[in-house]
Amino acid sequence: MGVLKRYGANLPISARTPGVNLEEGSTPLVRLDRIGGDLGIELWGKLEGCNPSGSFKDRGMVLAVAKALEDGARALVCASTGNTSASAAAYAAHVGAPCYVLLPSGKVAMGKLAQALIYGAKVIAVDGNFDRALEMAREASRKLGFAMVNSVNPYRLISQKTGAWEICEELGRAPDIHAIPVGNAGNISAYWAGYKDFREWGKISGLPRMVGFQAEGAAPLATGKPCPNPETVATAIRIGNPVSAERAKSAVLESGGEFGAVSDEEILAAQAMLAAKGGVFAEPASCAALAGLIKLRGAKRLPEGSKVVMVLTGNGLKDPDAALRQTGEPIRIGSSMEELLEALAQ
Ligand code: AN7
Repeated sequence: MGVLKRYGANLPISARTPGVNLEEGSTPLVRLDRIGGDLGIELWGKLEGCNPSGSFKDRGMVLAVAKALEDGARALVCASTGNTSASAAAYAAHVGAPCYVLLPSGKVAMGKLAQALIYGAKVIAVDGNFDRALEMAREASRKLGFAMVNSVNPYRLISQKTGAWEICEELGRAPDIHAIPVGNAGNISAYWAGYKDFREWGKISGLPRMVGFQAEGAAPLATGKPCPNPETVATAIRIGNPVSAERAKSAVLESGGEFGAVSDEEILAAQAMLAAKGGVFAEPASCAALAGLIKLRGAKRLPEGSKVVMVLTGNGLKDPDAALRQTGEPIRIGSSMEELLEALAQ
C-alpha cells in the first residue's frame, strides 16, 4: 500500500502533503535456512531490492519527494553512487518534477545509470568521486533552490525507519543482531532509530546489536581513519566521508554492536553464496552484510542460534557485470540432442 499509507500516522505528514505512492516498502523478509544453517544462526534477509526502483532508497525518497512538493520545490537534485539517483529519478518522473543527478563518472553500475536516464532525469557525470559530487550537489541546491534528496534531507532517514518497523511487526520482536552495509551511513542510523521508536511505543522490549559493514577500500568507520580515495567492487558503498558518520557511530555504540570491513573477494563470495544457497540475487554492496556475518562467525563472535536480520539493500540485476565477472560462461553447444545430452552429463 506504499510507505505513506502504511505508516502515515507515524510520519511527519499533514493534510497538505501530497500522497506520493509507488507501492514502495512492505518488502519480503525471507528466512534463509541453508545459509543460516552454515552460520549456526536463524538468518533472515530483508529484500529491499523488491522496491519499485530496486533498492531501499525508495522508502525514504517517497517522503522526501512528497515534502519537496509540499514545500513548492522547483526541482530535485542529488549526488549518488547509483541507487539514490535511480530512486529520485523514478519519483520525480512519477510526480512530474524535474530531477538533476550527479554521478561519479564511470563508477556507477550499468543498471542504475540506465534507470536514471530512462526515468528522464538530467544525468551529469562528474570527474570526481561521490564525496565531491555530494558537495557540488549541496551547493547547487543552495544556489538554485532545488530540493536536495540525499540522506542529508531529514525526511529520507525518517521514512527509512519504516524498514525496522516492518521487521519488528513481522517477527513480533526485534532481531538479536541487525547486519547492514554502510556507505553514507544513513540507513544504519535510520534502522536504529526505527527500532528505538518501536521500543518507546511499547511494541518490542529488546533492541538488536547493530553491525555495520564497509568495503575494505572504503572503510572510514571501520578503521576510524578518513578515506580520501575510496575504491571497491561494491560501487554503491564507494564512499570515503559518510555524511551520517556520527549518528551511525552512536547506533553502534548504544546497541553494543560494531563496524567491520570486508574485502572485495569476501563480498563477491557472499554474493555467490546468497544466490546459490538462498535463491536471492543482491548487488555487491548488499552482500557486505553477509560477508561480515561470515567473518564474525569465523572469529567465533556470532552467538549460536541468534536471530539475525540482514538488509539486502539493492537488487543484483542492477549490476550484472559484477556477477558475470565471477560466474563461469554458459556451456555452448550446437542444436543436436547428442550435444545436449553430452553437456547435461558433464
Ligand atoms: C545497495 O545511492 O549512497 O549507508 O548514492 O545503494 O545509507 O549510504 C547508496 C548507498 C547500501 C549504503 N547498499 O547505504 C547512493 C548511495 C546499497 C546502496 C548503501 C547504498 P547508506
